[in-house]
Amino acid sequence: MYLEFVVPDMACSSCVKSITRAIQSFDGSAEVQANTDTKQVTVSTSRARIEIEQTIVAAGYTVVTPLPQ
Ligand SMILES: [Cu+2]
Repeated sequence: MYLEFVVPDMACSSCVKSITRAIQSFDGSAEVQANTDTKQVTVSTSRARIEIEQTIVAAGYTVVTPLPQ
């Protein structure tokens, strides 16, 4: 399943690396796509949304729930 997160304080490619590494150390099969312009992080994972969100927060970032499209 694909999960979408908005991470407003993800500013540069080093933030992307930190977030990607944190998620992949939690779920080794996760695929992470992140865009520092839109602040969107898309995660392909079988884990629960709250677990991925907590992983991003534990890495030191803020997660905002995206508005329904
Ligand atoms: Cu950064």
